[in-house]
Amino acid sequence: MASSRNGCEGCVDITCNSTKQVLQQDIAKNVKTAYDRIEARGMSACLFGSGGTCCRHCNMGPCQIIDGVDDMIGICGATADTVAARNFGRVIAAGTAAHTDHAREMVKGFIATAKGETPNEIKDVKKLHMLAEIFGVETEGRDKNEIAVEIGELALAEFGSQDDNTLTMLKRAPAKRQEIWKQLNVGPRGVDREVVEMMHRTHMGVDQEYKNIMLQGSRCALADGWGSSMLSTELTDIMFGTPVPRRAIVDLGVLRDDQVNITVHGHEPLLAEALCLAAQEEDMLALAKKVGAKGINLTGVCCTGNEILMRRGIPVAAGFVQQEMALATGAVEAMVVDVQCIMQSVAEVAKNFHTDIITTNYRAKMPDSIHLQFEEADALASAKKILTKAINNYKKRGDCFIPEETKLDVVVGFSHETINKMLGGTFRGSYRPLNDNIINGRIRGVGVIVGCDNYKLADDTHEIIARELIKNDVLVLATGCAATSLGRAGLVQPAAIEHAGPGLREVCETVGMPPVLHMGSCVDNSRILIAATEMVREGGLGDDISDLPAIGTAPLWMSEKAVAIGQYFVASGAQVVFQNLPTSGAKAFNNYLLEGMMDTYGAVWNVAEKPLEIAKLMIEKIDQKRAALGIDKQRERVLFDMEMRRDLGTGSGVGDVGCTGPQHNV
Ligand code: NFS
Ligand code: SF4
Repeated sequence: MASSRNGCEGCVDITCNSTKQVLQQDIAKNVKTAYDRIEARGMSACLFGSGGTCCRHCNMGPCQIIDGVDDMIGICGATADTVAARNFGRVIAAGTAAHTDHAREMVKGFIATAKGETPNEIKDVKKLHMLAEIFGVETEGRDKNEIAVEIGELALAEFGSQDDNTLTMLKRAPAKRQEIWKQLNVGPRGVDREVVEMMHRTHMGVDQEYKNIMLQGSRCALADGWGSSMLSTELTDIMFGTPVPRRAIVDLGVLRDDQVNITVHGHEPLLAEALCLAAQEEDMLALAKKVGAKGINLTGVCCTGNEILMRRGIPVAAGFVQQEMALATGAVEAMVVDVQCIMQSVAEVAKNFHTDIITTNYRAKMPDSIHLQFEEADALASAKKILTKAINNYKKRGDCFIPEETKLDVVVGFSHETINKMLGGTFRGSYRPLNDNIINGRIRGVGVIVGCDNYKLADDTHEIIARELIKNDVLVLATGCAATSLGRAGLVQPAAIEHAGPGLREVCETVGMPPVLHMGSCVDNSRILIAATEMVREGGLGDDISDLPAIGTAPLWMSEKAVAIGQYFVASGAQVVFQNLPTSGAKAFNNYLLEGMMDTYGAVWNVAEKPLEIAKLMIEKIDQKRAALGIDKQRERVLFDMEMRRDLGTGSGVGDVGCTGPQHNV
C-alpha cells in the first residue's frame, strides 16, 4: 500500500486523525487518494509551469521562456514577464468566472424566490432594505417581494452591463479606496465584461506590458470581490437568512452509522437548501425508515458545507482534502455535487463501495456518475428525486468505518452583522469595541486565513498559522476550507481561548466568542471586505483599508478562485501572503507583485513557505501598521497592565458563550 499512509521520505505528512484512521482500515485498502497519486507520479512539477513562463496562447508555441536568456523568449518575442503576467491574469479571470457563474445562479434564484417560484422566501428584510438603499430602490410602503424583484433585476443587470458605469457595490468601499480605483481606472464595469476583457488582453499579441495587464487583473478581481461574490453573499443571506452564531460539529465523525448519509459537495447553496428542506419531509423520512435507517443525515463538503453550516448548523464532514476520505468510510450513500472543487477521483473511490456520485448541474458532469438535473423551478421535487436515490442505497451498505471520536465542536455564523452585534451589543451594533481594543492593544490586529487546502502541503498548515496568530493576540477570521480545517483543529470554539494571548483572550472571554471566527464560504470573503470597511468607517485606524493592522493568507491555495481573491484583497488595500506564486520565473513581474504594487494599492502579495514563517510575517506586517498609526506603544502598556492585574489576581473570569441558536441536527 502506498507509503504516504504511514509517512515516507518526501511525502506529505498526514497529521489529520480522521484521515489517518480511515485510510488504515481494511475497507479502504484499495482506495487511491491524491496522496497516493502525488507519490506515484514521482516527479516534481514542471519548472516553466510553476514559474509561470510556459505560454500556450498560440500555435507557434507552446513556448517555454527562460527569463534573461535572449534566445529563450517566445517565438512572437514575448518575454517572461509578459507571459507570466498573461498567465496570472487568466488565472484571475478563471477564478472570477467561477465565482460569477455561481453568483449569477444565486441572483436568478433570488428573483425566482421573490416571484414565489421556489420553496424559499425572502427572510432577512433588514438586509433587503439595506441593499435597497445601496441600489436606490424605493422601500416605502412596498411589499418585500416587490422590492426584492427590483433589486434582483438590477443586480442581474450588473453582470452583463455594457455601459461604462462602475458596479454599484463599489460605493460601499472607503472613500479613499474608491478614489484610488478612480485614479487608476480599475473600477469594474459589467462583471462578465471584465472577464472577457481579461481574456482578450491576454490573447496572443494584445497587452504586452505587465503593469497594464495587471490593471485589468485588478479590475477583473474587483468585479469578483465587490461585484459577484458580494452580490452572492448578500442575496443568499436575504434568501436563506444572515448567519447568526450557532453550534455545530465538523469532521468525518459527523457521519452516522444508523442513518442515510448524504454528503453535499460543491458551492451553490440553492441545491443544498432544497435538500435540507426535502430531508425534513414526511415521505422522505418514511422512506428512510422503510429501508431500516433511523433518519437522513445530510452533511456538507467544501464550500457548500460552509454555506449550510453557517446558516443551518448542518455538520461539515470534510473540506477539500478530505472529499475522498468521506467516501472511503464506506458509509456514504450518495455524494451529491454541483460545481467547483469536485475531484474526478471521487467517482473512482465510490466504485469501491455502494456509494453513488450524483451530478446535478448541466455544467458539471462526471464519468461513472449519475446525473439528476436539479431544477430550481421544481426544487423540492428535484431534491426528493436525489434523496430517494440515496435512501434506496442504504440497504446496499457493506462494511463501513466512521472515526466517531473525530467530531469537533465549532461555533460558527460570524457574518459581519454578527460581529457588529456581538461586539457592540444587540441594540446598537458597532465596531467601536473592536477598534478600541485594537487601538488599546489588547487585540494586536486581524489575521485572515482563507482558501483551500492542498495535498501537496502538510494538512496542519492552517492550524500552525492560526495558533501562532492567536497566541500573539491576533484575532483570526476564517472562511472556506481553511475554516473547516481550523474547526477540525478545535480552534473554532470558545474553549480555544486558552491558546490565545492575554489581550485577545480577555476580549473573547468578555464577548463569549472564539479567537477564530468562521465567516463562511469562499464567496463570503466579501464579508471580510465589508468588515474591513466598517473598521475604517468606525474611526481611529486610519482612513483606508490599507491603514488597518490586518493581513490575509491563503497558504494552501489550490484553486484559481484563490488567486482572484488574493488580487481583490490587494487591490482593496489588504496585504496577502501565499506559500508560492506561479510568477517566480519572471523577475520583474514577480517583483511588481511583491513590491511594486505597494505604490499603486498600498498593499502587495507576499510569499513565505513555512507556516510559522507565514504567521511571523503576518505579525510583523500588523506591527508595521500599528507603528504607522502610532498605536504601537499602547500595546506595550496594556500588556504591562494585564500582567500587573494578574499578579493582583483580578483578571476577568471566563464568560459564557454568547451565542444561541439551534443545536446541530444530530
Ligand atoms: Ni474556496 Fe470552496 Fe475549498 Fe478552495 Fe474549493 S471548496 S470556494 S476554492 S478548495 S476553499
Ligand atoms: Fe509562444 Fe508568443 Fe505564441 Fe505564446 S503567444 S505560444 S510566447 S509565440
